[in-house]
Amino acid sequence: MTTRIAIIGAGLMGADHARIVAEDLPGASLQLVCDMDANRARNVADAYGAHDADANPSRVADRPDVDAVIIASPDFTHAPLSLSCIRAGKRVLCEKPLSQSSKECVEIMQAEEAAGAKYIMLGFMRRFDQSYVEMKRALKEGALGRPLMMHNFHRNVATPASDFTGAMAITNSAPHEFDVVRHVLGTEYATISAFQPKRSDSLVAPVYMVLETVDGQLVNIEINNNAAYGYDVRAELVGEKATIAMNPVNHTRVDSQLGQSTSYDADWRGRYAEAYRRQNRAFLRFAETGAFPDIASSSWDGYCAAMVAEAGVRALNEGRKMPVDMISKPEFYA
Ligand code: ISE
Repeated sequence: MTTRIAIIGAGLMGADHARIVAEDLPGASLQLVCDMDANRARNVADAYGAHDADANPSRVADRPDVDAVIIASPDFTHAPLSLSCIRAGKRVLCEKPLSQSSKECVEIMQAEEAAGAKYIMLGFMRRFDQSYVEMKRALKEGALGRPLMMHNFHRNVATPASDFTGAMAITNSAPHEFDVVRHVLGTEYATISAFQPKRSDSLVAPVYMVLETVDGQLVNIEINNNAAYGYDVRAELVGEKATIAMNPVNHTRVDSQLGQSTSYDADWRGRYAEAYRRQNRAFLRFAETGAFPDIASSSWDGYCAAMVAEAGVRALNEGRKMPVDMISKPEFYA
């Protein structure tokens, strides 16, 4: 049986999901592409052979010809659309963040619990990236000894909008690190501090965060959304016995004029192509069976990322270390 998937949002990520569903997801078909901009929906639908296109996102969850939904519309629509899918009993792959408000994340958790099943898988695709998979495995197998620190660098060429702020670096870009680091370490955060150096121009400066975990580890995260030179993510996990670091992902290098060079992608889609594929395959299995994939992020993980981001924004605005005060993990997500 084929799972008919609808995609809400036909921007950069929506189009990428449409491509994966149409070309790389055996067992799924691209049923619908929906975007408030009818032309954009139609263009992506045509590019990947979707059965239909629509301009009204609020109609998608209840369509009888849709079995599962991928939400890739603007951040503020994620929570209401997720809730409508839970009500309609449809499984969702929701792009991060689940919501920028931890309160809304709680509402989603409550809706899942009331429905008696998990419906939302969150698009924190880095959990499926081979580098982080190997870090988690090395830690589990004892190769590193006790983990002490994790260093993280996350650089984009330029901000997506000219009014992008340091706070947005924390709520929009950093959640990837917030999530994948707590996933790799298997712990939660206790505190967060956030700083910004001064740039010589009016562009938003990098945000540098230091987090303490409840198990006494230190995590630093640099988010530089105006790095200029390329899309670049690095990470190193330092243990008492050994360290494990992510290698740059390059398929080729150029040797020329007494030198050697490799190149950077302009954005994340190439770097994480395999992670997106694995993630979407896991989502398809989830939609088919209802069994939530162990490795994936749930609504609880979305809540945790939102809580850390909220504390991070306060730490940046107030210039001091903030506690990360989370509710206890509901039994339902244990
Ligand atoms: C962006 O917001 C994303 O969501 C991408 O997944 C990430 O890789 C990128 O660096 C972020 O800025």
